[in-house]
Order: sequence, then structure tokens, then C-alpha cells
Amino acid sequence: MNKKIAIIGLPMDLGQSRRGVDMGPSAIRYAGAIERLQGLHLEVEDLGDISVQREAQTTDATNLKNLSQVVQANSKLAEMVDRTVTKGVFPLVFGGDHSIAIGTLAGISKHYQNLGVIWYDAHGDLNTEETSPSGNIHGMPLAASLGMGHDSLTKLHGYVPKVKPENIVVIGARSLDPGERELIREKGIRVYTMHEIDRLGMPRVMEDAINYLKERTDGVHLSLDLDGLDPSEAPGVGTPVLGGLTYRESHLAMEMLAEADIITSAEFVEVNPILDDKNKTASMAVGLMGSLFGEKLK
Ligand code: Z70
Ligand code: MN
Ligand code: MN
Ligand code: MN
Repeated sequence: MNKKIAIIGLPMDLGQSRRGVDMGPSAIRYAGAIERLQGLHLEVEDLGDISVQREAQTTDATNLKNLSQVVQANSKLAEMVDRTVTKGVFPLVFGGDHSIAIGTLAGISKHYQNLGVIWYDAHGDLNTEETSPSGNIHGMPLAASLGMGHDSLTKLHGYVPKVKPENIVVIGARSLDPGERELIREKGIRVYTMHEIDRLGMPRVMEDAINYLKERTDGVHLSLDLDGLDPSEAPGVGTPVLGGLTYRESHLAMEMLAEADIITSAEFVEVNPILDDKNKTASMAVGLMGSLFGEKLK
């Protein structure tokens, strides 16, 4: 794994309807992210937070809340991430709601022939404005990255698509909308729902996922939505869904990724300190980062 890491915060909460997730980057820094990574002898540069146009605009004619602000912030993120990868530095992005994955992937993917994506999440985030039950863009980033949905999301940073369906692995899904299920079937996206995780166990699921991605990709982005974890352990998220991944399972997953040495970029999203219990969820994100960056191997 790359020894140089650049941290980029995107304090964006306009991709969904509960305020507070804009404080995610601060909460994650406060929980000691930088010190944790420096402790692993990694060279960490904090590039700070991207500014977000604040006024929430709910007058969009489409089923896409705050579309222009989400596009604007994501375009800036794509630029910064692109420059980071160009310099040979590992981009580590702190959200913000999950709509920011549109910008992260836009900045990264052009540097790879076959970028793999691990989507660690209770949700598929595979809606478009046609299938979305909420109009919340944080439920759409994976679809947008596949080239499906509104032009201003799919064409962000000037190219379509960012990822191919066969290079995606979703882990932890347990709340999928009808349109998302259809898209998963149609595109043949590999999804390990909680059902598979319970039946096979996390070690087997991660082994399969890693082997699958190793065969076909030349880089892998980890997009980790904290609501993939069970809300009893990670309560500080906007959309808690029961029956999630434990902290232990998630740690193991991160350790296996560190051992396999396949991750080339990452983001941690949906931490909402307002809904949290003493910054527990941000601390969990930092703990997982430690494992992802090889704590156990040192
Ligand atoms: C639902 C939607 C979602 C995150 C909730 C929820 C999507 N499928 N994504 N929390 N991170 O509104 O599209
Ligand atoms: Mn998500
Ligand atoms: Mn989610
Ligand atoms: Mn959520």
C-alpha cells in the first residue's frame, strides 16, 4: 500500500434529508484519524475540507434534491482526488453523505483500466431519479458511477462510466429498493447481502470478494458507509438499518483487505455526530482505518 496519504474532507449533507452529516469530517479528525495513521509510519497530508454552497434548494423540478450543489461540490472533489492520484498519493476522503462517492470515483477511475469498487453499505445506492423513493442523491452514487441517471451526475469530471458492473462488490446490503434489485439482476452486480454474510461468514465472503476483484481489476476503491455496521454499534448515521455488520466483522474485513494489499483509495461516509453517542461512530471509522492501513501487520 502507498505510504503517502492525502486526506480530503467534503462536509456535504445535501445528498440526503437529515442535517448534521456535514460535520462528519470534523468528527473523524477529532476521533484521531491523522494521529492513528501517522502512528503506522504513514506520511499523512491533510488537504482540509472542500467548501460547500450552503443554501439547500428544494425547488428542483426533478426527483434530485439539491442537484446543483451536489454537482458543484463533487466536481471540486473530483479535481482534488484526480490531482492526488496523479501525484502517486493515496486519496482518503471523509464525508459527508454518500453522494460524495460520485466525485471521488470521478477523480480516481480515469487512472485505471479496470477500477474495482467495494461498496460496504446497508444500501445499494443504485437508484436513479426514476427509481428513487426519496429524491436523495446519496441513494444514487453507485448507479451514477455506472453511467445511469441524470447527465450532470453521470458525466461529472467529463467521462462516462466510472465503473463497470462486473468490477463492483457490494457488502452488507439489507435495504434495497425494487429498482435497485432490478438493476443488480440486469447488470449482474456481485452483492453479498446480510443473508450471504450470515450463511458463509465474513472470512469466506471477504476471501471470495478479494479473489474476484484481484482477477479483474488494477486498483480497488473502498467506499465505506458507516450504516453498513449495525446501529447498536454505529448509531451516528442518518439511515440506521437493523441487522448490520458488527465491529468485529468489519475489522476482520479491513484486516483481510490490508493483507491482500489491493486497496488503492478509500472513503468513509455518512458519519453524523449529531445522531451519535459520544463520537462512537467516528471512532469506529478511525478504528477501521487503522486496520485497513495495516495496524495488525506492523
Ligand atoms: C434509499 C434511497 C441511502 C444511504 C440511505 C436509501 C439510500 N435507498 N443511502 N443511506 N447511505 O432513498 O434511495
Ligand atoms: Mn451509502
Ligand atoms: Mn447506506
Ligand atoms: Mn445512510
